[in-house]
Amino acid sequence: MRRTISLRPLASRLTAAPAARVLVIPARGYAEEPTPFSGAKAEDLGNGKYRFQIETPYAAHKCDGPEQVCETTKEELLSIFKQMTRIRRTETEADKLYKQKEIRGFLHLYNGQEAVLVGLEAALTLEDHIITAYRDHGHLLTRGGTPKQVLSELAGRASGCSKGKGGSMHMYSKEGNFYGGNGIVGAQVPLGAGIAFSQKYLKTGRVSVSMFGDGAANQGQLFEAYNMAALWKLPAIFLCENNKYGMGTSIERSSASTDYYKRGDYLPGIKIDGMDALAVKQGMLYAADWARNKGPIMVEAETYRYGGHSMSDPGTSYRTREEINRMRSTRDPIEKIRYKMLDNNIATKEELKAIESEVKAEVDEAVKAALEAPFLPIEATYQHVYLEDVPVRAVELGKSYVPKQ
Ligand SMILES: Cc1ncc(C[n+]2csc(CCOP(=O)(O)OP(=O)(O)O)c2C)c(N)n1
Ligand SMILES: [Mg+2]
Repeated sequence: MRRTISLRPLASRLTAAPAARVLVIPARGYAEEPTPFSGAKAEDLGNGKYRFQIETPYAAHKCDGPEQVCETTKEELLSIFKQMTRIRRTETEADKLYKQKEIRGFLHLYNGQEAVLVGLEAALTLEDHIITAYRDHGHLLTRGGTPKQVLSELAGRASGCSKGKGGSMHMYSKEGNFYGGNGIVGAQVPLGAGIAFSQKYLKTGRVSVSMFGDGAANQGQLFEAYNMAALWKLPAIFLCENNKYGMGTSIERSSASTDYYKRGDYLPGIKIDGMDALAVKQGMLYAADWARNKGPIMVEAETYRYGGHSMSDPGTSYRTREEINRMRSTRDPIEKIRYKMLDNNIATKEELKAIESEVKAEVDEAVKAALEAPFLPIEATYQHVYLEDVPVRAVELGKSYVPKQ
């Protein structure tokens, strides 16, 4: 029997979509008409310098909060754009490799949250210290690592930053003062306070940034860390990435107060637009100055994760597709910085396209290199477990690993 399919229900559903203006930007193109990202006006200060008004007002708790403007340069804007594009592209390739079963185990992607990390890096130097949870691939990239090191690590290869032994949750760079990549929710925060203690003890003048999610924000160990950091006036920034969900639980369901920037109680706090890299930069300049001179401070960066919690979560059972599409098409951090440059004639479409092509080539090469790289030999499983190479006992005594003297 021949069946005819009526398009009417689909069409009426589409027209019944929320009134919010959703303009889909092609992946690597530019909309010719004004977009939700347009409109940020820069003041040209001469000598390649610009001053932008920060569109979303900062909120502040027990402090004045940052100025509503951010000074920048063309060079910095291009660098922010490139770094965010590099993170996004690396994550996109990781997603594909996971689906091809080249990456196994856990994989948590950072898509949507790039402005938090890249904005904070614009306010700090690599001499400052950062520690985060398991959504950590981008951090290796901003801390001097390469897409090859990230993708190799994810694919379990010896060319990975942790020799393929750590995987997604254990990116790490000693030279980059990046302390991981921590799988236990919240555990990085007391460690970050310890790093801040070492900076004070050694009088380095550097700060420690502990990044954690809204899902970690209610844990007791965080409050113990705040207390000690406050008593000792440590140069600690406690940065909550509020991406609205902890796994499948929305912030309204998990937190009696969703004002994460106030959750340090006696600690000052600021809330910043985590989808705008310049807003993050200005906020983090303020926070770093406070931490260096007065002690700990809380920062809440309001952001959004586009994908599911991890690869096993499609991410659409506890939130609507409309919500995700609206965030992508009206708040995307890469588009935001792109239009800041285009609207103010700071860079041309061609310059930005050239950066995107350069990043694509680098990441494509990294995928190839990662898949061609060797795995570690099986004996390496027993190494780097203890400080010294000690015998490791297997279930069957005869199969124990005895290091060669
Ligand atoms: C101590 C501990 N409890 C539970 C888990 C399981 N778990 C992994 S991620 C996660 C949610 C954390 O959400 P959030 O802090 O908001 O970070 P996001 O994933 O949004 O970046 C949970 C409960 C864990 N890894 N560690
Ligand atoms: Mg979260």
